[in-house]
Amino acid sequence: MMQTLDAAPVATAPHTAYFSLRQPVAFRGEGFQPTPDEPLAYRYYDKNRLVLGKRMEDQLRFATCYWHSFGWGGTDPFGEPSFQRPWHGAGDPMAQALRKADAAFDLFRLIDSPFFTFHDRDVAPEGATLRESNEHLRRIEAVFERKMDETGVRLLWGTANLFSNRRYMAGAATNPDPDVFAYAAAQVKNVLEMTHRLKGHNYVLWGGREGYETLLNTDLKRELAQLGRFLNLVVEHKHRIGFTGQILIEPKPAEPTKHQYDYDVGTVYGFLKAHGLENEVKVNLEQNHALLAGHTFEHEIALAGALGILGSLDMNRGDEMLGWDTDQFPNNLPQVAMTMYEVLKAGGIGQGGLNFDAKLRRQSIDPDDLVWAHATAMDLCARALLVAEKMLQDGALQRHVQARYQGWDTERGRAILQGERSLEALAREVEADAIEPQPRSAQQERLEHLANSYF
Ligand code: XLS
Ligand code: NI
Ligand code: NI
Repeated sequence: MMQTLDAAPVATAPHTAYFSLRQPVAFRGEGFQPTPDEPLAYRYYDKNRLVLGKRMEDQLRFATCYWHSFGWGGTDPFGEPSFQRPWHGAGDPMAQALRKADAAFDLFRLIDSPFFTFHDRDVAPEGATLRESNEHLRRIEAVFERKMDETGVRLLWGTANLFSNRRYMAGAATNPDPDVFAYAAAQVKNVLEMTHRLKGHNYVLWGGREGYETLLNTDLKRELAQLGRFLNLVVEHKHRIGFTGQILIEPKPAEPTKHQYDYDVGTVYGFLKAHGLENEVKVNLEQNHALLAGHTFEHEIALAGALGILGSLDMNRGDEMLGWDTDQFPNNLPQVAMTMYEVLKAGGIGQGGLNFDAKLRRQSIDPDDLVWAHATAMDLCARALLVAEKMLQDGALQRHVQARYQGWDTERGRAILQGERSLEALAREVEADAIEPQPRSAQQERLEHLANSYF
């Protein structure tokens, strides 16, 4: 829908202003040879190709995130912003936000990103009061509406930033001060409604400050109860306004706090159960968050799939050598192929998608680096999807797993699981039938050989 808006003139800056690429990255197939006119193309991301009965674009549902690509300036704990984008720095903050939106939608167009994701504070400047902040957001929302309409780019998820402002230093929902809880609730209400109006497919809650630094000053029991109440309020409001997107929690064990309550999939599931929300809330999983929790990404996906709470993925990876959230673009085929294999086994990504919550390296200071980073990552994920498709269609891995558990299809196996055998009955059977289990090889190396053959 077109909106009239007192937009600064910069909102209509020509789309070639920020990136040197003229034409969107196109699919050219495996044999693509770069030329000066077309340095970059998709070799695997053929969005209309059918993969297991679905268009590739619909299997992958790529999203570009606003915060790292357009908000973040290239700082690190020791360094100042290195990027110095045209929309960063001095100037009227609202005009800068409009310029940022131009750059963002220009990148979406150039890489053919079907979705995007944002926090409220990425897209519009925070005002002196919440009311003023919400007014700023409302103006950007109108710009988004128009741009989404023009480009067909959709919103994968929205989220509220409940961690940057100092008011949240001791947590949002888990803050010792109920005024902070109230403020966070008001902020989430606003972004949830905005996400709803923009037809977002999901709403994410990442509890970066929902944790503690030391138990010396923390009432853990209270904080967990507060977090449960908060999540219930969000779910209640979702139903009140008729939002049909999924509510997702993004687990992460630590960073920025020493311990975060949404530690990993297992912990989040227990928490959801305790608060009666296991059918209302799913998870948004991130590769490096899994590693930081001592798991592989595949583990977290498989567990979420088994529990019925797989929601969406943040595809950015960590670094084997660094123990913090480096948010790098994925670039390892076997790793991503195993990820996609688990996603497909869990029935696909559904209403979620593959979001690049990923940062350029701090020395990649050209806006064009954003194009290369996203297109390369998207092409890698597409290639990984094709590998995973092969793994599934070939079926050898799954046949092995099935054979490994076939004992459970016997009369005894079924009876045990259906609760028809007590310990006493089993003890009697072992004696009467002279049961003597025969160990069998799990054949890990042979399966690794097989898995390698797909990559
Ligand atoms: C931080 C998280 C964050 C969420 C959105 O580590 O990954 O970026 O995805 O708040
Ligand atoms: Ni993260
Ligand atoms: Ni994330």
